Amino acid sequence: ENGIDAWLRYAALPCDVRKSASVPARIVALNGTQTSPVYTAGQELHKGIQGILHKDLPVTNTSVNGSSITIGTVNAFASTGHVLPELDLTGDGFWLSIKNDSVQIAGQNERGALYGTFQYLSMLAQGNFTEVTYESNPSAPIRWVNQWDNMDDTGTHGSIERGYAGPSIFFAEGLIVEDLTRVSQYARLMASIGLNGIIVNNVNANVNLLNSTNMAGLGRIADAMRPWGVRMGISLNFDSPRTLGKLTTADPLDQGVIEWWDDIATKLHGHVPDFAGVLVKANSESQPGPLTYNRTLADGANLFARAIKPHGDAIVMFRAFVYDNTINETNWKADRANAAVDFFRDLDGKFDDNVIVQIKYGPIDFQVREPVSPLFAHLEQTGTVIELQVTQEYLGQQCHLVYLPPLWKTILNFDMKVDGQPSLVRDIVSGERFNQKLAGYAAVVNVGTDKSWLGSHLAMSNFYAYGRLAWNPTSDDVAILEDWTRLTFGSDRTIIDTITKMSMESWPAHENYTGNLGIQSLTDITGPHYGPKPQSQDGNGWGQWTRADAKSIGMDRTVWNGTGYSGQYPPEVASMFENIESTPDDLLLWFHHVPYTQQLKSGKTVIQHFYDAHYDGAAVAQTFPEQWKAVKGLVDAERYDEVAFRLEYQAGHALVWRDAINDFYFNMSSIKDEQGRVGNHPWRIEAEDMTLDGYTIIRVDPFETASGFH
Ligand code: BDP
Repeated sequence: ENGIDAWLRYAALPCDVRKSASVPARIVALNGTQTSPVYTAGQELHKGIQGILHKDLPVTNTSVNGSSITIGTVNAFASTGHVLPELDLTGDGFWLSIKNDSVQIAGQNERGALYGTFQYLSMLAQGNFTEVTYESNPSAPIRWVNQWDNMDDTGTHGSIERGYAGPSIFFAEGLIVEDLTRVSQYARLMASIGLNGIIVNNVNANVNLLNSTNMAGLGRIADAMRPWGVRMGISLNFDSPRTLGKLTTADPLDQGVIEWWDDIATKLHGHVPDFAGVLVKANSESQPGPLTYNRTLADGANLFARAIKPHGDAIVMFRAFVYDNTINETNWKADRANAAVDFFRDLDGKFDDNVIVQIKYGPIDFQVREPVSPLFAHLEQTGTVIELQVTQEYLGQQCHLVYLPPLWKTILNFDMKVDGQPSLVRDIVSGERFNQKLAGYAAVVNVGTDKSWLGSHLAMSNFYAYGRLAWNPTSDDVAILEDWTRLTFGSDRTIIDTITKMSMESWPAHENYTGNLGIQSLTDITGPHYGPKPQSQDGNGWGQWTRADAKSIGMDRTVWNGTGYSGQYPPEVASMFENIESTPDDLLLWFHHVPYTQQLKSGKTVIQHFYDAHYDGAAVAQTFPEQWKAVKGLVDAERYDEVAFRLEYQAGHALVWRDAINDFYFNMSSIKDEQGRVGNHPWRIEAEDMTLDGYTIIRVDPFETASGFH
């Protein structure tokens, strides 16, 4: 197996289970239009039951009496005389009733009916034939994927920013690809976990997406995804009126600019009548934006909001990831973490009602651990979506197993205590806490043409879990993982236990060997964000600073003595982070600058904790290849070998991480490891000790990452 069907393999259940299983005699999908999600649901159910149970059920589009699985919207049920109980469904919600020889799947809309069908299929595929009756509503209306796919109009082939699974499934050589088979397969995966929208191009957007050929191409993408209930949107480049439209300005208040965008919106709507919306990265990392024209970020967002307003319910997703990547570390008070709140705090209430602000989960950038972005506490009159990352940009780029839901849950379950009231982040992004109509989730996924979608079979649990958590953020991360494992690799208990154990150990281990105590991912910040490079954290314009020197380490972000960042939280949370005593150890160096000899709550010093944690984390990674061996012969050889290869690599790379970071801070602090391990690696096999073919020697920086440490 190559992974192309991900968790939708519909593998046959064992013969005895198949024989005793009973399902109704036919499928009734109450919509015969081939592009409708209800029609799709009927076809998918047919395919699934054929695979899982080897039964070939007839599919019809008209209601019948007797044994059947009926799929439709609540309205379609009503108009065909089916009596449903009183339901309390919200947008995209569904009702699922499995009783004897009658299964009823009723969606609040067509999409909901499709989601209910996937839910039923997921039960069947896991050999679960229990009778159930329940309704299920998504936590939030917006559950999107962001792809950072480039147009590549210079002849390169579909590159993806921070994508690790081959070229784009959408673009090549400046155009939208002809064959969109993978695009509809992608939409199928998204629909199966309740995701309803996608932005297809990089936030660092190429204006050529708006030329007439590509606008037509966007129409084709939307057509390919529509049967799966997935709506398409695009990222926009703020300067398009100048660069593409040849106007002299892109000033959002200029009449010519306004008309230019109105025209674009009309054309887009012509090609994509159910256009989902636009994503805008402005005035960040050299991208153009309204601040360039002395206008506010709200002026910029509202420009697009007004252009799309006449054409349906599309939205503007405006990114809060606004900061100046040329800030200078010589200014002691400068702190990139402050940027989002500084830029957006005073704009609350100034956005049009079809604008939503997209906020990365932490104030910096998808680090292995960050405190929650304080901006979630400031936008009470503006809808917000949380931005997560499935693509493991800073977390081993899918070469390392890191199961992310435990990280996401520390964020979603965090209580901001706005106005002294319970204010969990998950209740803010569901729209509930501040009573917002528009709210939800977006994750950078970055699948590519590789058959495994993400380049790693195990990384797909993160994609699956993202959809499940966006639907219900209170779902249990182990239960989600077990469902995914059964669907992806089968129900054998050894497989489930092995994958669960490794996955649940993986994020803590990764944090331990890459950057603990809240110091961030000590990776190559100015380069590919891969591998250890602790010294690149300081002295760069990107503001991911550790401020480490010979005696002490950490960013002082307190109000009384530091950059003032901790003061951006509501008072109760602010005072927790303001004081060393009440700051949790795992965020200590995020908020405070302390001597290496500072004692943690555990009683260890900071530096000894560093040493020990790097050893502990790497030791856990060493067990992964061994643990995986338990499933040999229980999963197919192709996927077994591919996973084994990556785990073996991770085990080795974790040692590189361990020794590079430990030796780097040992050299900097001159404080010895109490256990005498650091700087002394008798068991390492260095490249110098091997006979190697086809390698050349290069100098690496810091030298602590090199073989033989020189
Ligand atoms: C960072 C990535 C960069 C993105 C940027 C963003 O390194 O490639 O363009 O975020 O989110 O994580 O805009």
